[in-house]
This record gives sequence, structure tokens and C-alpha cells, in this order.
Amino acid sequence: MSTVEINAEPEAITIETAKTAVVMIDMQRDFLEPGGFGESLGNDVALLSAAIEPCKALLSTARQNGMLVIHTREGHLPDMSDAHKAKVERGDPSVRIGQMGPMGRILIRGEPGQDIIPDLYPLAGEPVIDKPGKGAFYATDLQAILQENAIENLIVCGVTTEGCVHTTVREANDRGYRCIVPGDCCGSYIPEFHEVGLRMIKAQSGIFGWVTDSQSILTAITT
Ligand code: TIU
Repeated sequence: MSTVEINAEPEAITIETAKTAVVMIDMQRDFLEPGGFGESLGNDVALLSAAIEPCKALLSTARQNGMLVIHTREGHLPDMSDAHKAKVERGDPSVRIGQMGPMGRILIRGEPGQDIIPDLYPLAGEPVIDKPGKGAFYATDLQAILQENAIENLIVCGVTTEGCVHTTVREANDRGYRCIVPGDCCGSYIPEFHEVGLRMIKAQSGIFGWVTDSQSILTAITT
């Protein structure tokens, strides 16, 4: 564990790796593979695949350096008691949350589609946070886990940039965590929103946090 400076915008940030967690947001089959929730909403899921390799490299380095790695999965209990009607009945998806798709029931915990993609699968012992909302703090144990581990900084990766990544960064920022977002480790079905989402984080002296890329983090941690 060490103190390192990461090149970032709007300015470089110094972190203690022991007080920094990597948070992988919703890298689930339901968002990244055909036949899941993302595609049911009319999206081209291939747009998210570019984030997989940078996330893999970052996970590997974080694990080698003993950093806390946390994964999240958006999804609902099989009885859907935690799924708001307003979410389930939203819009006109091809398959609704809770209905059967090729990877099991859409966005339901325990179904194959709700699980994390094999390339980024959690290691035994890494916390996996099941969350009913877009943000990773709402109705979860995330804050308790961060407090138990004396975490002060989050490196937030995952999908989608303007969706669950942004919501989580905003929630974390309001709770006093410094958030660093490697843009190439995130992705959106709407490329413009990915770009603007990153710009929104780092604008106004880093109103929500810092934006960087995976290589800058790897370089900082390994040299
Ligand atoms: N649809 C969309 O862009 N995002 C989500 O529904 N969830 C996440 O971002 N994980």
C-alpha cells in the first residue's frame, strides 16, 4: 500500500491506496450482453464492450496491490418486493423487469442475466452489492462496508456512465468520498452522454470528482 499521485482532471489527485476502493458498477450480462435489460430498452449493447479490457487491467492491478474491490449489480428480489411500480411499468420495453428473457428473468437477483460478466467476475471475498436503484448507496450496505474499511476515495468504473455510474458518484460525493472516474472503464449506450457525463463530473473544479483514464491509474499505482 502506498501514497500515489494520479494524473487527472481538473487536477492531479493524491490518494493512499489503502484508503481507496475500486467500485465496479453493474458490469452485468443484463447490460452488456444481448437479450438482457439494456437491449430490452432498445439499446445496442455492443457500445459498452470497450470498457471491459480497461476494467480487467485495473481490477488486476488493484488486486495485486491489495486494494479493496467492490462490485455492484442492479436487480430485484424474485418476489419483486423491492421493485417500485414506477420503475417496472416505465416505458415500453420489449421484455419488462421480472419477465422471462433468454438469460432468465430480466434484472432479477439469482438469474444468469443479472450476474456479472465472466471477464470481470468477482473473486471470493470481494463484496458484491445488490442494489435496487441506480445509485449504489440507496438501500444497500455500501456505506457500512466503506466505513469498516476506512475508505476515503473511490475509483468508480462501470456502466452506464450517465446512469448508475453518475448516480453513484453523486451519492458518494455528497457522503464525503473523493471519486475518481477512469473514463475508458465506463460506457454508455449513448456516446454523447458518456462524454458529457464525464465532463459534468470534472467541471467547476471537480464538482462531483476527478476524471482520468485507466493507464494513469495503473502508472501511478505500479511505479
Ligand atoms: N439504462 C441505463 O442506461 N442504465 C441502467 O438502467 N442502469 C445502469 O446504468 N446500470
